[in-house]
Parts: sequence; structure tokens; C-alpha cells
Amino acid sequence: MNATFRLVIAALVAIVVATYSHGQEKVVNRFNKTEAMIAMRDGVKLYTTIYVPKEVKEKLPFIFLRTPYGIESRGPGSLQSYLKDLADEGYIFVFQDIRGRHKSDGTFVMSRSPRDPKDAKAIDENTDTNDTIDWLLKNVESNNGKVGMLGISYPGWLTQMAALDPHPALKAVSPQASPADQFLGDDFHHNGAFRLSYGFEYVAMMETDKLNTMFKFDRFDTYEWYLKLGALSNVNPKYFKGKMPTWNDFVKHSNYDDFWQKQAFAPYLTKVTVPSLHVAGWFDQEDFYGPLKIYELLEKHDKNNQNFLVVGPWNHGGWANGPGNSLGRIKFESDTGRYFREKVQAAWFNFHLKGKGDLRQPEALLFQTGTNKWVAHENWPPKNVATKKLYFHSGGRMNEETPPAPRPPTRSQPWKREGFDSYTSDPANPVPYRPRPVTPTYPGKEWQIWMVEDQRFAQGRPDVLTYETEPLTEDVVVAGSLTAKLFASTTGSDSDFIVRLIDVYPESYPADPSMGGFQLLISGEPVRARFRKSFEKPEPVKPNEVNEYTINLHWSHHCFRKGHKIMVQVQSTWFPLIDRNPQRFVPNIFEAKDRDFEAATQRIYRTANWHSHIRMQVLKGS
Ligand code: PG9
Repeated sequence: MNATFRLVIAALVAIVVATYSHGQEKVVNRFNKTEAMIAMRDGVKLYTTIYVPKEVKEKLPFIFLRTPYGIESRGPGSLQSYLKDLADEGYIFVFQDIRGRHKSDGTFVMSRSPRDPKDAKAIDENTDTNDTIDWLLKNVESNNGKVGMLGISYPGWLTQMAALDPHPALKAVSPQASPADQFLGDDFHHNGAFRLSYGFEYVAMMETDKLNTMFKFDRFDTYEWYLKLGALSNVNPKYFKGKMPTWNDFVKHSNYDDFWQKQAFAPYLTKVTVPSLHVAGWFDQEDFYGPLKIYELLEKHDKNNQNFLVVGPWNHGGWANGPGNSLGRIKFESDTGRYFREKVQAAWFNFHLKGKGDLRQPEALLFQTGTNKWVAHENWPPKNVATKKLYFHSGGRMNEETPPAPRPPTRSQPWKREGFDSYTSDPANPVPYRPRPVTPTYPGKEWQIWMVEDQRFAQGRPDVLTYETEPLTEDVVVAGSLTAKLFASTTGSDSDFIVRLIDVYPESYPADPSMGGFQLLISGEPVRARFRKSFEKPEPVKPNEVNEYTINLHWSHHCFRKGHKIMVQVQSTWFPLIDRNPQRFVPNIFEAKDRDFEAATQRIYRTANWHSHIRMQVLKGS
């Protein structure tokens, strides 16, 4: 090989290496990292890492993120994606392990309630945040005295906690996918129905030790594992042995008592203390209720227009990584995640912490699924909406006509009663919430996308009722709240009713033939008969009595396209997402025994008086 040839080869190698390493550039390498154990007011020390850009040209604000999941990997990892646009702009990043988790001292308390303001010595996540900000302002050189906070889910909740009684230096927050009420709508319960797989597996992950330790299932299909577990009263003797504080709280507080009410945000959100950008995903499998509820509660007090909402087509935290142009098999036709990180999140903090740009944040920036476009609204829910009611009819039909009065049984068919559909719900054979095998929640990939799974796996089960419209003759745009009304009876003395709203694609779908007949879940929620009058004081139902159930399906901004059908399904189990109702009333389902579980026959009525239906807020004209 002659010298010139060797040189050419060396140059080529250098170019390849340079190109490759540029693509792999580690953002964290642009920073100097320091570690600190910062003392809180009660002496407990919290592990904190501080990343200051190596080239500091001006004084910089802080971006502060607190987490229970361990900052060692998550801190630098998030600089690479979630926080990359902010890193490119130039901030001092601070990450902190919260009390009792990973490298921090103290005791972890799950969703620790806000402190009693009369107790001067009390601590909570808010005081820990404020003590840390005090320390940062004094100890980190080249800071400009301003702090912004953000985070997703637990870190989003910590961000909202910081805003309850903010440090004066806290100038902007973005609580993202933060829970608001763990009994009514977020991770642990929906309308008081326990989210079994999530509750069990999350508690094991957080409370086995200080790290993120996953529960080890001895079966591949956790549907089978949870079925074999039987009643919830088997959890402590067989697995947790009374050592998981949060599980013990679930058992002790099976109703909406003080414990849950004190933890929920509703009593505390009485003013907008700092500019707040609330972020949610339409397909969030964990905390969709929270961010919209927090926005709604604060909006009532938003005198200075500082409270904003963004909802994209994402799963839990789906905006933090990757382009966000699809989820499962659903395509969104643009890079929604990238757009959010750069044009919304970075713009928000650049404006509030650096005075940069001309922030024109719409009141509510929502991605309209179905038509795949971002829509800016002046109010959420918007004002130009009408109510559309779709009633259940015989033969699985659903339309806007109220059902006729039932015909009495005839002499030739004395047994025939019209005006209801019936199914038997057997706790020994519950309806799965996603196609089996149901892999574990963590670190399972399937959990993250179950809400966009084709719902056809459940159709045809004898314990799932289906009602659907004719193919739509024009687009129907849901914009706002969705509610189901059921008139139902059970042969048991307690029961669950689960309603799922589905967008059914046309059988022939030329835009993507593999999506023909696809069934996309738009919303699904359970109601527990025992809580039909009050979440505080459960009551049995009288067997065979017809009761009215209102199921809040929350909010949506979805366009059911012309040619699609709107479908509603009703069932009484959704397993192991929701624990099984024994269907025989017991004072506390966490203490029910295996022998308390029994099959029940359910009726869903569709008569002139008992007109089960779904109610949707739709944009006027659709
Ligand atoms: N959904 C998780 C969580 C948040 C708050 C309390 C409990 C669980 C999370 O992803 O952080």
C-alpha cells in the first residue's frame, strides 16, 4: 500500500468516525456534572446532580426535575431526548432523587399529601423543592435566579406540588401527565374500581426496596397469574406479607375517605401561582384524567391567563422521545412529539425563563385524532358544541332515536321480553382488557400501547354487548366530554359495568388496507354499582332492580370520519386492568374471600324510560 493510498484510507476512516460520532453525540458531554447531598429543613439529605454547560456565556436559568425513579440514568438520558431542545438553548439542569428513593435519605411516602399549613415543622414534596431551590440559588454559580420545573407522571405530580406554594424563583412549570385523584381517575382506581395490575405491580416496583424492582411473575400470561391469585385478600399472605405500605393503604381505604381526599389536588388548586402548561396524551394508559382535571380546576381561578393545556395523540409520556408520528398501528401524519418538544415545551421555558421569543401559547392546543391535526381552542371544552345522544336499540343498533316502549310479552311467546339485552358475567372467566398473553406492566412494551390495540379481540364474547351506528354519512367531531348512561340490573348485589367507546374503521380502507375494520378505543371506564350513590359510603344493589348509572368517559377530541361507525361495548369485567367485583356485596372488596365471587346475570335496558345511551359533546354542525 503506498503512502498516498494509506492517507486516503485514513481520511475516509476519519470522516466515517466523525460522522458516526456526531450522530451519537452525547448531549451530557456538553456539561460539567456536580453531585450534592442537599439538606432539607428536617436534616434529611437528598441526592442531587447539577449539570452546568461547559461554555457559559451568560447567566442561566435552572430546569429542575425531581423523580422517584433514579436520576443516575434518567437525568443524562433525558438530556438526549426529552430535554434536548432545552439543552441546545442553554440551561443549568438539576435532577433530584426524592425522599427515600434511590440515593436520597429519608422515607418514601407514595403521593405524600400536602402538609398541614398550620404545622410549621411539617415537610412535604413542596418544602423539599423549595429547600433545594434555596440551596441552588446560593451554591450554583452563573444562575440567573430563575427556575422552571417539569416532569412526566410522578415527576409531573411533583411539579404540580412545587406550584402549590411556589418558591419565588419558580417562574414557570409544566406538570405533564400528573395524577390528580388516585381514587377517581388515575393510576390506582377509576371511579373507585381498583386498577389491579397497575396497582399491584407499581407498588411492588416502588416499595420492595429503594430501587425500581420489578415483581417476578412465574407465568408468562399475567391474566392467568392474577386469576390464579384469586381474591385480593390473598395478596398479603401469599406475596406482600404486609410489607408494602401502599398496598396496606389500598386495603384500609377501600372507599373515598379522608386518606384519598387529602391526597387529591381538588382542595388545593384555588389559585394559579405560576404560569402552568399542563400536558396530557389522549392514549395515556396511566394518567389521562389528572392533567385535564388539574387544568379544569385551575382554569376557574385563572385571572391572569397563565393556565394552558396541551393534549397530543400520545401514550403515557409519549411526547418525551422519538418523533411521535405513530402509536401502535395508528399514524398521525406528522412528528407530534418532536413538534411539542421544540415548538411548545422549549418555547414555553425560553419565554418565561429567558425572555426569549414571542410566546403565543393558545389556551388549549389539542391534537384532533381521526383527522390528525393540531387545533387551537380559546376554551376547553370549546363553547361551540352541541350534545349528541346515541341510544342503544335491539339488534345491537345505536342511533339518535329514543327507544320505543317495550311490547308486552305475547300469549304465543310469554317468555319473550323486549327492551333489554342480557349477559352472564362470570368472575371465573373475565373479559381480558387486551389480547392475551398479558405481559407484565413493567418493563412490558405492550402495556404502553394497549389503548391503541385493535379491540376486535373482545368482540363476539357472550359477556360483551355491542351497539353500533350505521356507517356515518358525515364526520362527527367530538370536542369535550363523553358520558354513558346505563339502566342496568344484576342478579347479584354488587357489580361492575364497563363502557368502551370505539371508532370502527370501514371494512375497506384504501388509505391503509391493513386497517380495514380496525376498532380504535376512544374511551373506556368502569362504574362500580356499590358506589352509584356515593364514593364514601358504598351500598349494595337489590338483585334484579333497575338502577341508573352515569359513567364519566371524560374528554375527547376525536373525529369519527364519514364511513366509520361509532360503537359502544358494555361488559362487567376488564381483567386484570380492573380487579373483579365479587358480584355479591361485601363491605370491602380487598377483604373478600374466594368464596364470595359468583356469576351474575346482567341486563342492560333500552326502553323509552330506561334508555341507555351515550352522550357526546360534538362540534356544532357535526
Ligand atoms: N403513573 C406513574 C405514577 C404517578 C404517580 C403516582 C403513582 C404512579 C408514573 O408513571 O410515574
